[in-house]
Amino acid sequence: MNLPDDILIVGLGMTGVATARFLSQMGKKITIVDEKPEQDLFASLKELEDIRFIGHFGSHRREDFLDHPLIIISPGVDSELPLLKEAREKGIKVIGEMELASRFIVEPIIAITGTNGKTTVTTIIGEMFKKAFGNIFVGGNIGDPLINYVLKGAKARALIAEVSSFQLETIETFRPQTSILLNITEDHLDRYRSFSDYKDAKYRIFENQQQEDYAILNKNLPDTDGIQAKRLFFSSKDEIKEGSFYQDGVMIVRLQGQEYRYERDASPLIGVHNTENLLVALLVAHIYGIEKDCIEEALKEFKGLPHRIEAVRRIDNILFFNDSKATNVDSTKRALESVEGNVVLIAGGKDKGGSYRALESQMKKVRALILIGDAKERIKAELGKYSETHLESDLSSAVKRALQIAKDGDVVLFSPMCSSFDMFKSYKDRGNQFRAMVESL
Ligand code: UMA
Repeated sequence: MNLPDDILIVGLGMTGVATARFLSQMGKKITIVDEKPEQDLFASLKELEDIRFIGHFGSHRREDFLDHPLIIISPGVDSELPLLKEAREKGIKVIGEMELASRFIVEPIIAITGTNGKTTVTTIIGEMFKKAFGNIFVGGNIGDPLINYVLKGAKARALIAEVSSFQLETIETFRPQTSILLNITEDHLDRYRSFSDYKDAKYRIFENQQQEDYAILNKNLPDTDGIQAKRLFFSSKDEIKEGSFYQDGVMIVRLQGQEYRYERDASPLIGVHNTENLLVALLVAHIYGIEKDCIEEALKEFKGLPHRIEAVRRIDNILFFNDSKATNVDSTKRALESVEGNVVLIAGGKDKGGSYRALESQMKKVRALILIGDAKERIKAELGKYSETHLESDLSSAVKRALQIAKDGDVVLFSPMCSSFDMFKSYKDRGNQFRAMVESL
């Protein structure tokens, strides 16, 4: 791809840093802007100590956005920002880092999107591929921007990329050889005008695929007609002719006249949502011809990721689970479906504008609701009538309250349904703090 000599990068988080290093290696003149003040960008700036760039920090200035022929934005930057719209109207190209990276990647990309389960599926597929082929890059939204792969000049057998709707907003030519859409439920309504806009962004994962590519979709999903790639489905409920499904304790893959069977118990992961995650990974593994031995080994070894329905500690027969990664209501619903017994649910955080009512069907399991953060009043208004409800000022008092309320055999589940940025640096920081609080009880 021919890049102009003068490029603006918007956002100096992990993506901005990686993009700047790549463009610097290509000898480009780089300007970086970030709405955060310089003192809050200390860590990123330290990583760029050895490269030359112009930086404008603190707030976005109109002249920066209109002064460069190409703008590369980070996923956290809304592609509909008025300044970006104005730039586009002036003929300036605006793309995201994933689009930029994909233009330099010739190896097959397996891209995974969906509201929930992306990171788990990306990781399991990565483990299976590593066992089979050794040299694999696992990255994207999971925490290693694809541009880092290009920067290193690596040559992997394939790239396994977790892809968010934010990253898909700014693609143009991004064409995965295999695109996976796990599920879509309400999320990020603080960024999108409507659920339909969010859904449209997700479906863009298929938009550049051709007939020889694969599109893997949850059988439940609507509107799959416009997809060019070969469509394969997965389902935890229905039998599937070409794809993968679950039946009577067995996960079955059907592909090109062959059938492959795996005991559900072969994996320690619990819950129907994980059955779906595993079905996808098995299907992808067979598309790429991975041997059963490698697949079975990966199934057995993968014990789940931290902060996802992670058992922390048992105190007097009360089991504490850290599910800090649950940043939307569907994720919490899945957690409630997966744990056994009555639940004291600790939830709340930064409100993303969606409804919490999707949890109503699971509220009979909830002995008490303990709420924290910006969203606590809204959650109380929507779900408070279904169980005893307590509002707490912080996570530490919520944890102590949960221990007082929980009875023998109960589960205390920290599954916030919200993002973490009201009180924590990230969901990981939030989960680590929860774990430490439970350990110190
Ligand atoms: N910024 C601006 N102007 C704006 C908005 C943001 O200057 O209008 C600046 C912020 O001040 C900040 C920088 O942009 O300094 C941050 O950019 P970023 O939020 O894109 O952060 P990165 O560190 O680059 O991380 C991003 C993804 N973040 C988001 O999508 C919000 C990471 O996903 C991803 O791992 C990383 O790129 C590598 O690809 C995180 C995430 O929360 C885990 N993703 C969402 C999710 O999974 O639900 C989509």
